[in-house]
Amino acid sequence: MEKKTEIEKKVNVRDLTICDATAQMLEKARRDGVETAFDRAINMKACPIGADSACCKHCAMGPCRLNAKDPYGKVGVCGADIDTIQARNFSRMVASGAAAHTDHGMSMLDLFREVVNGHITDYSIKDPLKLESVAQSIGIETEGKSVAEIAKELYTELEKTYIQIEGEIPFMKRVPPKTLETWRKLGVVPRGAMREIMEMMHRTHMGVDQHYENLAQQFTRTAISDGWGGSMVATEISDILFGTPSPICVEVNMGVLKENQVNIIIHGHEPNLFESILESVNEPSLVQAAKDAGAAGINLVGMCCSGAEMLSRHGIPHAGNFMSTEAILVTGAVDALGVDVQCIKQGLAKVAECYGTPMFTTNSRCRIEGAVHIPFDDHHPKECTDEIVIRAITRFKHRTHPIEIPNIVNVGVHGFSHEYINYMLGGSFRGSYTPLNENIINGRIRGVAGVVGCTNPRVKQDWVHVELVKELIKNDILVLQTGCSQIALAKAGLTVPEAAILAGPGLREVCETVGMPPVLGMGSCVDNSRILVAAAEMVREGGLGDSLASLPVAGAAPEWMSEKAISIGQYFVASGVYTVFGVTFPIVEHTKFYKMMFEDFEKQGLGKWGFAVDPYEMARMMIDHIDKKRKALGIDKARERTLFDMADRRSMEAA
Ligand code: SF4
Ligand code: MSK
Repeated sequence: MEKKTEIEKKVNVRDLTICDATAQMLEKARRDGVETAFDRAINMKACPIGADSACCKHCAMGPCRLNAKDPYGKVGVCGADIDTIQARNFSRMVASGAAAHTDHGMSMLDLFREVVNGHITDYSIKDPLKLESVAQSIGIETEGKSVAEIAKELYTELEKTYIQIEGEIPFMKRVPPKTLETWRKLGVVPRGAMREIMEMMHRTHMGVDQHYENLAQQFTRTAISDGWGGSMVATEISDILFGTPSPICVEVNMGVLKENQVNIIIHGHEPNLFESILESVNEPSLVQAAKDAGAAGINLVGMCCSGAEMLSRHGIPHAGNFMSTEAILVTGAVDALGVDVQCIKQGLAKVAECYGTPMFTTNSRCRIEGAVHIPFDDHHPKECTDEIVIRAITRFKHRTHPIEIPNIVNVGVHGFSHEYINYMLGGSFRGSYTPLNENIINGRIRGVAGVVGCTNPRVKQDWVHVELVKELIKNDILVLQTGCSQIALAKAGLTVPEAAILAGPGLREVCETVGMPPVLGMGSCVDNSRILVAAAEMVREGGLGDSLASLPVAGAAPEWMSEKAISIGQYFVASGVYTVFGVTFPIVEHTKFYKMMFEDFEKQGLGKWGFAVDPYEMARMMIDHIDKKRKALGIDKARERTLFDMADRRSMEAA
């Protein structure tokens, strides 16, 4: 048998990623004998039965494995058929993903409550205008009330998003009436996220819900409680407490590390840790301590989604997305890695150990063997973050590992909140989505696509994101982005206004008039709720139909990996969006469940799922769908899809 390292050596790192910095570090890791998730993905063949979602281990009469090639040829010991098994598995992915976003949102709301009650003083309300507008959007009267009074009322209302047991969650008031009517008819309006997730878990227990359509109703309701509930609360409260993003020029890629400075990376999803460490690194006594240790300063850098959030909100440099988190430790230049929750690979602890980088967990929900735990408490946050900085300075002083930092930095513009898009397009006196809708109606902009989600070592890192987005903008489709996808495009240089040169003539004209990039970064994966609010604004503005499902829009998560992505996909589908996933999809073709997901949802007035691995095929599917919606709206001018030829691709690569 070939040794594992021999197999790895045969795979060129250039086939694993298009990120030059990550490739350089993967080469170094191989020289250093250090393993990363890329290597483990090569050595771990994905289970084909699991990939098809054709297995069930919900009870001890199993696990039961069905055959995807003959899906109706066999049932589980209890009699569960392929549709039940797939639907239950999918339901649990939605429940887990929704729980992750919702628990994050609830943490933000806990913080908000303690700030409002005066029990926490290290944070405050930074954006009272946003506070007022969120309150008004759910029917709270703000006239003549103080900031504190509005905040208290808002807290009481938003708490219902989680704990309400009957009725409709507050942000249903933001949903266009026609869409809400469809949801009410289908029985998918969430009561409260805790209730929906709990019921979802109950219904997927052995011997409870065994009709795939009934399970789909509940996983749709659960997903909506995430997108229009837990996630939306997380974004809105974070804006109120820490400020609403507006465009800012930021550096991205591993070259943001500085050899002569104390480098601290924060990776995860919750902004409170990052906001606090931002204070700590500017603390004069700690800056002096770093200088006393021989450093030129303290360099705070973000990764993954809390990085994307801080990049959008404060212009903090970003070092890379999910599949670069191990690779960056290989630089030897990271003096501390602080993490909170979600997308934190356990493998980070081992790589950190190999390069003498102290790794710190901070959240009681996420402990990792081998990492030091320093508890983070919103009531005295700097106790944790000052300690991380102190330990980073100590590591800097005693650096023993050789340092190699890829000399690559990309500059881009990020921080397009839906409020800013409103202002940018309409101007400060007539801020509105009218110009966007007009440009869609007149055909300069063919439609809007949300391209979001993770990176995954089962496909070449960043490649599917970048190729898909290039294809979309070339066809006059404005692209909105969040999460790790946004970082992929930033590294590819598409988040600058000059990238409009790669867009089709209509989109290019709009971008050049406004001075905006054709690719608008909106924040972290929880900030996908910003895209929902923008879509609701487009409907409200008029001229593009009366429901979210009538808009010429589409979504994609081309390199997804997490259960959160599945929940996001399902809430976009529920919101009327055609949503295409790449890599793999946990479902068996030629089954009733497949037909419901890929065809029948749309007939009910929702969106539908799509799947493609190839980015050009993915783009074709999304563009065809957008054209179908344009035709239904009567705004379809004869226009051909622009296909890239090799000359186009070469000119783009040169750009
Ligand atoms: Fe098998 Fe049914 Fe038990 Fe699932 S619930 S493991 S299909 S017996
Ligand atoms: S971090 S969920 S890899 S976007 Fe939000 Fe990135 Fe996906 Fe995690």
